[in-house]
Amino acid sequence: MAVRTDYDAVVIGAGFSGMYLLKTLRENGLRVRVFDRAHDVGGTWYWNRYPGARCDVESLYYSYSFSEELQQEWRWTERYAAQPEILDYARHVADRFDLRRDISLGTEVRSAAFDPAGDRWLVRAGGAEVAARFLIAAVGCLSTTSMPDYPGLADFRGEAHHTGDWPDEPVEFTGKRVAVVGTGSSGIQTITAIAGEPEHLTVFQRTPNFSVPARNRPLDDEEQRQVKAGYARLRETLRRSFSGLPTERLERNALEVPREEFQAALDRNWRRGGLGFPGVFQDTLADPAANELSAEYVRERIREVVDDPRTAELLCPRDFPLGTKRLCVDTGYYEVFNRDDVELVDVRERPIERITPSGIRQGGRDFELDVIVFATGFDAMTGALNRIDIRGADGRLLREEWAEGPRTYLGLASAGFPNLFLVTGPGSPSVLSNMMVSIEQHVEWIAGHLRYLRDRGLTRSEADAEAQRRWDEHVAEVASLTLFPRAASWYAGANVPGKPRLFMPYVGGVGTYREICDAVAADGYRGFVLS
Ligand code: FAD
Ligand code: N01
Repeated sequence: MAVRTDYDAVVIGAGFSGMYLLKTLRENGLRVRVFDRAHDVGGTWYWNRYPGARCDVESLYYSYSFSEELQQEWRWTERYAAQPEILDYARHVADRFDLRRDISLGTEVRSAAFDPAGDRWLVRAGGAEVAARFLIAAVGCLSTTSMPDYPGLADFRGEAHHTGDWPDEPVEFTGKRVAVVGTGSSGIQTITAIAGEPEHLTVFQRTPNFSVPARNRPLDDEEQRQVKAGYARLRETLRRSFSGLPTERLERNALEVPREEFQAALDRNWRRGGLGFPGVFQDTLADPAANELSAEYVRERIREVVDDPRTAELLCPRDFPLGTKRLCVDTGYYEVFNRDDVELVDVRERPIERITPSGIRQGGRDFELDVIVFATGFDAMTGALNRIDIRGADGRLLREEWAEGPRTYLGLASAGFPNLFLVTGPGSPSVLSNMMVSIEQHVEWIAGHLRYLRDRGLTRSEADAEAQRRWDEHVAEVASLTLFPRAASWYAGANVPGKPRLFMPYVGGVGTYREICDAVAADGYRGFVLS
């Protein structure tokens, strides 16, 4: 097929990353084309329309900071906005900055090959092939769903949906027999939202998760006014912080403070609600004994809420340290299990055997069902990239290069794949942070790098293999100083059968990471081979 058009950059994905890339690169004078297989912008917030879907980072901070006008004019209705409102926000951004004219929706990128003769990428998107100097993957860390390979699924006569690929039209639960498989953030939000609607709700749980109260509430004008008055300074603090979240971090060890002080700090954060809980004491994510103190605090709260002691114990997480799998944030999750029409089924010892035409068979029992919700997560961080045939300078496939796990320099680039950049890729703080902070930092860094190349008449940038090896080593070393690798988490690829086990995100913190990236840039993009 003939090459149709030459672009300076092709961006894959029109979520928050892709949209900000388009805006920034366009302002720098580049010709950009964005492709997304979705039929609207918004990425995560387009696909995850399941009941109860909302953010777990407060909306006043889980939002773009690049435009003072935008952040002042947009009004969030709740502390944690629900999915429709976040999708509206994404659409508003697309319209306000006139982004849509350069975005091709409903267009999947299936392959991309680097052409060393022209220092450009040839990208197959939809039915066309386009060429671009730079290829930027803004494909999302949680955009490729993971479905267990249950026998019989195709024969199920009821409705079955994955939370990450939810239909447009509302799914009816009222009076039906419903199952939810999976108790991560998506499962917990779905279960809490729909409880009471079905005639009977069965929750299939393999591993209980830690969930803390969100304390969601409407946002009044005065609170918004106050935050917005200090937005610029606040956003800068988040950029320099550990996780990009406005949370309390005591420079103290849980094991060293008096018990009353420990209890008071956790009580305070429990009342405040939200994700800050594991970061209050600095040893919680590093010392098993310290972690156990906070973990037991959460278990006590579960036992207080759940009436039936056996159910309460089943819901108490014990398999991994608190905070080493993404903490869940809920509004009344544990209370659901006091309802007569809700049943918790433990599938750890006796997994789901098969899907039958009329439901689920597990532990020798047949569950008759009308609707099954699969809240079984994602092929995270590498799934979307590995689905594309990305061929580098010598024709090698990225997914083969990453067969033992992803290899990157700064999470931004991979040796052998010139002029390819990744947004919130493995090896960067990414999913361990407020993603908006990390997205903006990556987009601005990439835009700065492309400016640097253009100003010097350079056409090629490639991560140096040795710099990449050192960075990967550093990422692994920092992770090994924490408790994170002790969890069989999606951070480490443990949720997808056959996926290599490697702790993917960078645990060094967004502030430190930003300093490293800025220093690399200031040093003439040290670790990149430019020509
Ligand atoms: P995405 O939003 O995932 O967008 C990537 C886009 O790329 C998708 O639209 C996809 O269709 C497209 N794409 C991928 N491959 C291709 C291809 N081959 N061809 C064409 N298009 C392709 N993070 C937080 O910090 N706070 C939160 O509160 C939070 N809540 C979340 C709630 C849910 C339910 C989920 C699943 C994730 C949440 N996250 C949260 C993480 C969230 O993914 C990021 O915050 C952010 O939205 C990611 O934006 P993105 O543009 O990088 O990726
Ligand atoms: O996915 P998950 P998710 N049989 O992987 C279970 C973000 N997010 O979509 O733990 C039985 O966390 C699996 O069990 P186990 C956030 O970053 C944010 O819920 O592997 N069960 C687990 O319980 C989050 O971390 C929000 O033993 C099976 C569940 O399915 C990330 O997205 C909301 C199974 C999957 O949990 C992913 O969350 C939603 C099987 N064969 C998502 N296979 C907010 O609140 C899997 N499971 C902002």
